[in-house]
Amino acid sequence: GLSFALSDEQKSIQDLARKFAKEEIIPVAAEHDRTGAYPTEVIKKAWELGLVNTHIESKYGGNELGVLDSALITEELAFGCTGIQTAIEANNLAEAPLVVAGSDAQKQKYLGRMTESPLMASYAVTEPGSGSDVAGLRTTAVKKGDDWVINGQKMWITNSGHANWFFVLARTDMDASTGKAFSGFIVDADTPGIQLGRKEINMGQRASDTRGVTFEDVVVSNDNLLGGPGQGFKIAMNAFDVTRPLIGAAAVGLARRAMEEATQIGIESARMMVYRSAWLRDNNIQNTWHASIAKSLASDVANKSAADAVQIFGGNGFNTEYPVEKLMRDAKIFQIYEGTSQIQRLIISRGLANMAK
Ligand code: CO8
Ligand code: FAD
Repeated sequence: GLSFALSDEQKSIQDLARKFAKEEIIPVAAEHDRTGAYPTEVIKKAWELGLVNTHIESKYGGNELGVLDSALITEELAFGCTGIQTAIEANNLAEAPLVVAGSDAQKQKYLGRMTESPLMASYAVTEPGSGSDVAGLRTTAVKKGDDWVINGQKMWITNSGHANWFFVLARTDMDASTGKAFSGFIVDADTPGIQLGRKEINMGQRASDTRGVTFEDVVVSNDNLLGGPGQGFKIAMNAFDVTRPLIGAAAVGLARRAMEEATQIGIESARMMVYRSAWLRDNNIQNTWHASIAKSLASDVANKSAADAVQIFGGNGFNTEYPVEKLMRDAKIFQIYEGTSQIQRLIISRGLANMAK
């Protein structure tokens, strides 16, 4: 039956990540926040310890951890700095479409290389004119012989300045319904026609790298099409079922940090929703509804906790000499990326309507 006890293995993963956050992330977090420098060295060390790319199957060199195991790591890394943790986590997001829909050859080639050296990857779905409404995206991929030609513009792509490859969602059928109109591609970052924008200067999580990416006549082999033509939207959404619990876990980590810096505030309920949504996924039970609850609840808790921590510190809370103002700036993005809080509530309300049927 359901058990809330962590196994010895889970406890040791958690301890490892906790120690890593304390010794390697916290000492450099303020400096990365100040300069916006990408935390390459920290990521390399985390990679060496197996704290990056956690869900890659062992046959491709990975640790094959479940969503719940990954959530334990994420919470600890986020406790250290959610900017650095987001850079690490974006790899899991980029890899998720391959984990759920990649062929053996695709996984061998693209997931295998992530376990051989500390590379980064990006999930490129959002565009300047379409964020919440994924189905409104305008990037196209057109079949030409054995290849596809991609044209379009992506925006807010985490890790893109350092990515070795991208997961790209593009429209491949102008007439089909949403569930069949898009396809997902793995695109090598050095393919001609890819142009990176400047690193965006964001309010928080400043160690993370976010940019626009333009694709102009980018030729991709049919070998790099994920699933079949038209399956991309569902693959992209299915990836969120894995990663939204992890965003929730990151928000819990930030809330816990705020609590430890300032006061005792309730974060247990958010963590329970994270664990439940992760556990459902690990047990092959549909978790879309729970993942949205975990993500939105934990994001709200993180924002309230961080704001309360600033308040409790008074004037010092507003000053960069203390860590809580950074927590407040870092927390805001949890209510925006991987589906805004409004979009999570939309998914939750659709779930409720379905249950009432
Ligand atoms: N799994 C599988 N299939 C799904 C899922 C799912 N979870 N959800 C929907 N589908 C299917 C539906 O069943 C439907 O299938 P069919 O056509 O056969 O009936 C089809 O997909 C279309 O679904 P909808 O009708 O629900 O489509 P809508 O157009 O109404 O859109 C949403 C649904 C929920 C509004 C969707 O567009 C959405 O989730 N929007 C939010 C976008 C988002 O979250 N973007 C995040 C981008 S990535 C990001 O921000 C990264 C952050 C930083 C990374 C670093 C840390 C990890
Ligand atoms: P909009 O969709 O224009 O939303 C604006 C406002 O309208 C929001 O408050 C929203 O909740 C509300 N709204 C929109 N639609 C509805 C609705 N139907 N009902 C109620 N309210 C609604 N994307 C990627 O693909 N890959 C990444 O790696 C990535 N990383 C990111 C990193 C950062 C730092 C940021 C800022 C964004 C990142 N994103 C990434 C994009 C992110 O997922 C989008 O910003 C987010 O989904 C919101 O889309 P938008 O910015 O276009 O806002």
